[in-house]
Amino acid sequence: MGQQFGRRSWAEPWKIKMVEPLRMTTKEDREKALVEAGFNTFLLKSEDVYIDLLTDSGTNAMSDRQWAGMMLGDEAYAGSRNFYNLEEAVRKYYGYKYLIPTHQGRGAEHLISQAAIKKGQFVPGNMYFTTTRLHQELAGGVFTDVIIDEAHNSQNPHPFKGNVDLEKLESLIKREGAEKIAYISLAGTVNMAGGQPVSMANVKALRALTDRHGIKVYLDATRMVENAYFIQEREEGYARKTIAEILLEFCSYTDGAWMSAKKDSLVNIGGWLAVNNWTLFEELRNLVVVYEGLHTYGGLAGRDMEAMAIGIAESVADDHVHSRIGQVRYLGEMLTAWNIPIVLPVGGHAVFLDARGFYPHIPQIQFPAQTLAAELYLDSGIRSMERGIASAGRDPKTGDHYYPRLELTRLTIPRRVYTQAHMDVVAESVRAVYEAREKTQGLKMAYEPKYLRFFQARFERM
Ligand code: P61
Repeated sequence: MGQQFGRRSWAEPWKIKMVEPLRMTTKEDREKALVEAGFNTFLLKSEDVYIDLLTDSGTNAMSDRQWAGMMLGDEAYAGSRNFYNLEEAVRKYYGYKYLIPTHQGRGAEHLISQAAIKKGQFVPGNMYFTTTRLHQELAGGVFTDVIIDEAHNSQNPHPFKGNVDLEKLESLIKREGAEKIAYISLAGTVNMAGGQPVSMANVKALRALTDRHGIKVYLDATRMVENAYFIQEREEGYARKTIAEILLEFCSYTDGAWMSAKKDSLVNIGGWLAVNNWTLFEELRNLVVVYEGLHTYGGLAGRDMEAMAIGIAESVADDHVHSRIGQVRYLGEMLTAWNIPIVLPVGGHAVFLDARGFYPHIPQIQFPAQTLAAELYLDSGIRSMERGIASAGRDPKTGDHYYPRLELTRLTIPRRVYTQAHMDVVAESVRAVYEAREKTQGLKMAYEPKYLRFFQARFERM
């Protein structure tokens, strides 16, 4: 256990050695930039952003050890030393036998979906994630949401809102038959629900249920380290276990995992797929050479794999996770104290503003969460991300918009990047936008791309 264990303070277990200057902008600069970006924060230039809370993906600060590791890159086409270091780190901390590196998470999602889904099969999961569901659909699968109902309610205080509803899952299995289920798509700290964790009891029960039916469980381990922190904090019997022990136990109830290492593992690029079954591994190892690169680099440079191997070990340090989640919670608690509507409990990687609570007068089809992201940027140059109707996309069968119950704007905190004072600036800007809420009007979509529309869509003021 680290030095800060059991203390209120979440002070960072590191100090700053290098800084990157930020550019300040005027309101006129921001109005111009926002119109040019079609009111979509994904289309803003990073130069025009002051505090960038678009995502915690690939935006983390690497440590001096990781940068030193970059110099040890073995840039061989095949059999790079760094691949074996990465394989060892994944085995040690996640416990899976066979590893395939990929350029990032969606590369791994593509491979597992192609290898493990037959056309027409169902893929039950604890809430959709944009890229995950798309790859499942492109492989012919039908994603089915089996998360507990509490997850769809931003104000429900359930400590494990990421849990699978085992009754929903069982009735799907009964109705369709086990052979129609490709696998369970289980995510640690469910991103679209607000970074909400899954309990150890739930994954154990899920394992028992799926064993009875011969169904595999594959884990989206992208933010599983953060999930382990919530188990340590909230679940009986885990308070004295380390994050590393909890992570390993949780993964032991699953058959394999895919990973966007750009989050928990503290790197700017990278991912992997790991499984325990040799036959499936052989299939995946064959597929990776078609889409990513040879099975000992998977689209990455040797140096990237080295930084990832070191990042994995750093990511499970108790003091690190305590400080990381402490910072997110600090921002969340400030907003809650000011009665600003956010998703509760505050999750692992972000504070999610409840756009329905900001703008009850803006109908969902006028993109309240997109509007809120635009207003925040205008106010202070803070960049956030829409996680509502624009992100949810359309039903591939009917072509209609999905209307998610959660209409959220995500303030995502990169790891080891911003200070407590930055969080204060963010909170103050959110408050200013909240105070101006009644005057705010919605948006209409002016351009809609076919896949993952939220990334490149353009909007106009109503
Ligand atoms: C994010 F707006 N997440 O949260 P890749 N699983 C999970 C993720 O969070 C995830 C991936 C798989 C991002 C980047 C991003 O709709 C969006 O390495 C739980 O990004 O390929 C990525 O991993 C995919 C932003 C992705 C989005 C999709 O900011």
